[in-house]
Amino acid sequence: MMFGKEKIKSVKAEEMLDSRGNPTVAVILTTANHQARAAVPSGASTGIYEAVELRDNDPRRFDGKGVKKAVINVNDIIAPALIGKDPLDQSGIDKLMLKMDGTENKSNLGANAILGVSLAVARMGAIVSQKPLFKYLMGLADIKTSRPFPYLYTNLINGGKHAVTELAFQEYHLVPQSDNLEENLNIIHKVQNYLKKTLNANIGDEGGFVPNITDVEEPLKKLVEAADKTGVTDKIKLAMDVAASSFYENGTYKIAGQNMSADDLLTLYKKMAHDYPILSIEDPFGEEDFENFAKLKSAVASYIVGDDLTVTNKNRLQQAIDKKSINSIIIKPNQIGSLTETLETMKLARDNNIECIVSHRSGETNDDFIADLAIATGAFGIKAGALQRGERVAKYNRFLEISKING
Ligand code: 2PG
Ligand code: MG
Repeated sequence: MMFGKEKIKSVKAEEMLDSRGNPTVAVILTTANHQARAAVPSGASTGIYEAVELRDNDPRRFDGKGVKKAVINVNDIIAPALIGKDPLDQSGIDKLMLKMDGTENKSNLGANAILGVSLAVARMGAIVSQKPLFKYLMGLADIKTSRPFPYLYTNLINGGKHAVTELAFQEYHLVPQSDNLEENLNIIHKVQNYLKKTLNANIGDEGGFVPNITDVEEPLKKLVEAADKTGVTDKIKLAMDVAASSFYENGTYKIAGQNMSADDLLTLYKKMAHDYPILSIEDPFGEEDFENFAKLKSAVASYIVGDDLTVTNKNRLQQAIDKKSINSIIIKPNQIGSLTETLETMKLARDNNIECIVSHRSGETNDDFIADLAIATGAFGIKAGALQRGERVAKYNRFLEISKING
């Protein structure tokens, strides 16, 4: 690899707040002439196989959610090892951090500590290369692209762990189908405004509405009605993130006060896929259930997406490939904890014709790294929430910026 002249001069982490007001890690990295910054997001419906997000568990601060330990790990352990290193050596730096951590799941230094540094290094790499971040990221991995611009999965109705209602399914997305970014945003804007007027509901963690609905099919009806009334029916599809692990207990799925079996759910999804224009269904079953994912994939035309199942982890993805469980995967850098591993998982997915949907977390900051990542890798889709709440809108605004750079 070509080494640059600029070397890392300092790496400093600090606590900042995410969109739920919980502390998270921000990292500021400098060279002699430049400064780069990155912030780490945080999930609510986290998969049990995700890399470890280090929390202080000190009840006196932020209900135990402080991240001072992770901050100290960056400042006292990672930073000294990185001084003098070349920020263009992304994989060398990431591998060094993995080695220093020494665990499978990053429980030692914390995935939040490692990822913060990893993303800040990439930003610095882009700055010293004098390239926009997405162009710089293109050079870091050889990933088979799916689309010039990802499908916008806009989560307009929030349930599950992102809402205070009893709606079991977590996310109901509108996915506009135009190839034009502005037209897609315009479609979302129309539908969102219609729902705003008709649902009279609060806003959930990802900017979508939180209507008082318990029937899991009802939000699909609301979206179809909204699309119809705003005249965009033939320009949209729908998608769901069921996040089924969050209501799975002792062998049954608890939905609207009822106990459902995996077979019951399978039947329900088949009906939904038949009755609605459903582009994809994410985490339709629990995070261990590779078999039922596979059954559903062969039964419907919708994409079947792994998230808690695969947790952006190459080994979990390989299992899903072997068992033919999915044809699409959610990509969240903080599930695995470094940019290099994120890109490796994306490459494995694309080499097996699995579509990548880059995703935010329900706890976000204004950091818009994922927008550049989705463009750089030619991802199939991106989940960035609704066109409400600043930390969600930040990602769409970055797309607008990129579309101008790209011309
Ligand atoms: C998901 C995510 C993002 P969370 O399940 O896909 O939408 O939610 O960040 O809470 O895990
Ligand atoms: Mg999910």
